Amino acid sequence: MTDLNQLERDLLSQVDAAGDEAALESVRVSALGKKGSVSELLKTLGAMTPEERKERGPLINGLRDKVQGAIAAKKETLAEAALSARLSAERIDVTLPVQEAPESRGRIHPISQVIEELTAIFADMGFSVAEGPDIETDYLNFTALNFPVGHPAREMHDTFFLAPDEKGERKLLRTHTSPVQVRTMTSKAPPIRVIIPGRTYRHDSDQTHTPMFHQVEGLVIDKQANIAHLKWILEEFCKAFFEVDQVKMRFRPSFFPFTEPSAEVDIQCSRKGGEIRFGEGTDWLEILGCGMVHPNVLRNCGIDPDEYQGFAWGMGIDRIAMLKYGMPDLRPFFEADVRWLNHYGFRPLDIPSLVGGLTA
Ligand code: 2NL
Repeated sequence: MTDLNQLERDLLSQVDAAGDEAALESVRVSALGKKGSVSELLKTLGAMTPEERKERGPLINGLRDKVQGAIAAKKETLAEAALSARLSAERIDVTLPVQEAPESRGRIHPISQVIEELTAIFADMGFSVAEGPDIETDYLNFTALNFPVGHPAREMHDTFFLAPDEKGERKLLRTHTSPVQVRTMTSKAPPIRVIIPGRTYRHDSDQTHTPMFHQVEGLVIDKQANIAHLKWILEEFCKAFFEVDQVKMRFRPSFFPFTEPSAEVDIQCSRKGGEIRFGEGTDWLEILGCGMVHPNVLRNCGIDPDEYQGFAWGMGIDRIAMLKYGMPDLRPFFEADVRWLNHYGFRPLDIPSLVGGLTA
């Protein structure tokens, strides 16, 4: 007959000696598993006489309970030891800078952000956005827009011309976004309300000019569209874009081949302390050109100037981006320097909206 006391001493010392949870588990299996030493003893109870069982039953069950209790206690001790070992091995340096997630580390270029802002503002006033190709015909870039033959803007100096094609036609890089307005007027029936942001090209490069730059133009064609509407739209635009409650504007007579009358628009600002602020001050800053669409342009686009009239405006996106976000130099816009982008760029989810605020 098995010596229960001996078995108990053996098992308890094995439990005590187990150094980790795996060793403890193998002790448990060897004692209490299906074929374990204690389980085998329990199985012998069935074949005993009632008297034997009365005597051995409590002893064997007592052994099982003791071994079970010892294993449970040891398990807890081992778990505590494992936890405190992990806690002393793992360290977090809470003084390290927070790492941004990869998807939030990218930056939106200020030009893209400003185009989104313009779109949000004009979409709110019922405008849609139109786009067109960078390579244009001489007709759409100049002739349709009432540029007389021999006009200085057509000269090689300003315009990038492509080599003549097989038909002898000399295409060019558009010098303004206006050809898209011509395309819009010839393909859609009035009333028209569009803005056209996009790349434009001129043979010009110095501190304030790059050969590629960005322009946004707006166009409204309707039976009654007039200068009062134009002034209201531009004023609402300036207030929304520069995020001020009021802005003073000055319309100076000017000349463009495609508008009559034409004006250049200044907004009042203060330049105290080297910082430009709108809605206050005594200085003036030119921000755009505008006018009533010339009847010749309407006619060239198949619109009867006796039935419809309209107004248009154009401004440099790079320039208004620099003004709004205090960027002193134009050239880094196109240098793809990630340090500059990290400083002046926008977070991908800072999407401009009039509801959420243009600039978060
Ligand atoms: C400026 C001035 C301007 C327009 C652009 C336009 C387009 C068509 C017809 C009439 Cl199709 N006008 N655009 C009108 C006035 C001024 O731009 O200083 N831009 C940077």
